[in-house]
Amino acid sequence: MRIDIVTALPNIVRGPLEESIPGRARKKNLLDVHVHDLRDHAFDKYKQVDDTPFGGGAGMVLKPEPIFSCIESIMEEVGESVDEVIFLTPDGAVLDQSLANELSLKKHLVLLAGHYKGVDQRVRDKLVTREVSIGDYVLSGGELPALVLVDALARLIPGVLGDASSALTDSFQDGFLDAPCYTRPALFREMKVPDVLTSGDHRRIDEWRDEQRLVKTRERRPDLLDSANERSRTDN
Ligand code: 6GU
Repeated sequence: MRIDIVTALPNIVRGPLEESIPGRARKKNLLDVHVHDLRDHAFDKYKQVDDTPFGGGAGMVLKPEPIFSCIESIMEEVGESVDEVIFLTPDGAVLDQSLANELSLKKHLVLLAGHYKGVDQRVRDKLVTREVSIGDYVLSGGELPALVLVDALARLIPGVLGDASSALTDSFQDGFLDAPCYTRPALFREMKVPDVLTSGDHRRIDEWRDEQRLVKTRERRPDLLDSANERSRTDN
């Protein structure tokens, strides 16, 4: 999978992409991430990538020319193989596991992180194929959301996670939250790990985990159970 990130603040995204699962995916050549600095596509001598909004109002708007130039140069390089140009914005569709699963099947994504107040509407009308938000709260720009999306996708690429089954057992992948987990020592400051987990009885361990997942989901996210029920009803 290839992901191109287009941003006016490339330093925000560079470091995190070296680490953890996205870093591992890149080192294994399973994920190819390119970061593009919009300033390299600024055309005036001040390298301006944003400007004040027509009609007035607070904040700055990303100018169209550097974004068109940057994304068109990506498309020229790869020969039209771009599947989606995704604009990260709080007015987009809220990212959830099913959207991450769907996007993880694509070969080439361009992520546009708008900073400042927003981006010129002509970019959204002509270049952007999809708009994604990471939740109902306001962030200063799309850079952190772009990283969130890359992380969610990287862990779904076959071969990235060590244990082939571990992405499938994530919370949300089947609509339930995860069971509690423990590691050594079995007794720590008078807090004991549940006996079942040290019993070696894998049938009982699986039953215990399923039960815990259900209890925790009912307690914290009953909305997930409703949609799981909805799904199993419509599947049948
Ligand atoms: Cl994608 N961008 C910004 N600026 N804020 C957000 C967001 C995106 N998703 C949630 N909040």
